[in-house]
Amino acid sequence: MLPTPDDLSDGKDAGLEPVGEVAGDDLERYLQALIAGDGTTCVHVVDKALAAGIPVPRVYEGLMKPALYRIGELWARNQVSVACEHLATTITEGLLNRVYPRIVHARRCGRLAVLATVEDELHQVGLKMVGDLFEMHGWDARLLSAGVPLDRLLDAIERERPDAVGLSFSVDLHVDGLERMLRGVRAAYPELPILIGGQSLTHGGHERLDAYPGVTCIASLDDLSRLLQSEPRWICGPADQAL
Ligand code: B12
Repeated sequence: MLPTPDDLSDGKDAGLEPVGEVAGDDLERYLQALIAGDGTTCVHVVDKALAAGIPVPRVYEGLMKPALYRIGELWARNQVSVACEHLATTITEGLLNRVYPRIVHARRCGRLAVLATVEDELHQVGLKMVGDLFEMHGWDARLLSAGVPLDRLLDAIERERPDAVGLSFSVDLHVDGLERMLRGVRAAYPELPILIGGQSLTHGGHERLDAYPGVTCIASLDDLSRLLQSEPRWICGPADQAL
């Protein structure tokens, strides 16, 4: 049986404004379409959810993310091909681009986040969602391409002078690269807040990250939203309509 949003989306009770959720049968329809490579149906399901007033972050957390997680499980069990996984990613990235105009008009407050994946890390969909969420909260977000090495990240920080850096970490084996990046950024910028997210954090073993000052681990868009709305140094003025 396919999972429902309740099974799969974490942080459902985010304490945000009253929100809608994607219905279980829409998630099922979306997932089957994603597996079949049927982008048109995926577009319809997303458009329907947005037309029903479901906020963009809920569409990300309650539809796009659980469907990709499910594809990952099926891929790990050899029940879908690598090609299917690639196509599912391409469709999802297309949908993110389609949704983006809804959020791009959000008010800006002059704060900036530089976002990157950990060295050698190619998973970038979650980070794109994170960039969108920052923008919805009035920040500007600069997304570096996936897998940038430390020196390129440091160049970007030097150029952009961000208020925060976000790193995405999906594959457990990339933990050494993550620590290298933390050491490098910390050495050059002792005060710069660093956020780390990505599903490897949910697999334990990240206690070693506690050794790095000024680093906050965030599990989901709901947690990030809470941070951006509740802690004074992260708040960037009133949240906008897409939330
Ligand atoms: C698509 C995909 C790929 C694509 C990625 C393409 C792309 N453009 O991104 C490709 C084909 C490249 C790929 C490759 C590999 N993959 Co892959 N992949 C996936 C898959 C199916 C979906 C990933 C995804 O987009 N998820 C949806 C997003 C929205 O979720 P998310 O990343 O968790 O992000 C959310 C949160 O974590 C958080 N977040 C994420 N980043 C950040 C950052 C910050 C700052 C914050 C605050 C929050 C935050 O916000 C997001 C929204 O909630 C996953 C399955 C899965 N469970 O995700 C496997 C998966 C991640 N891959 C896996 C593996 C093993 C690999 C490979 C090693 C396979 C191989 N043998 O080659 C390679 C590694 C490549 C590399 N060097 O990185 C494993 C990882 C296992 C592990 N624990 O280490 C998974 C879990 C599949 C599985 N079930 O085993 N993969």
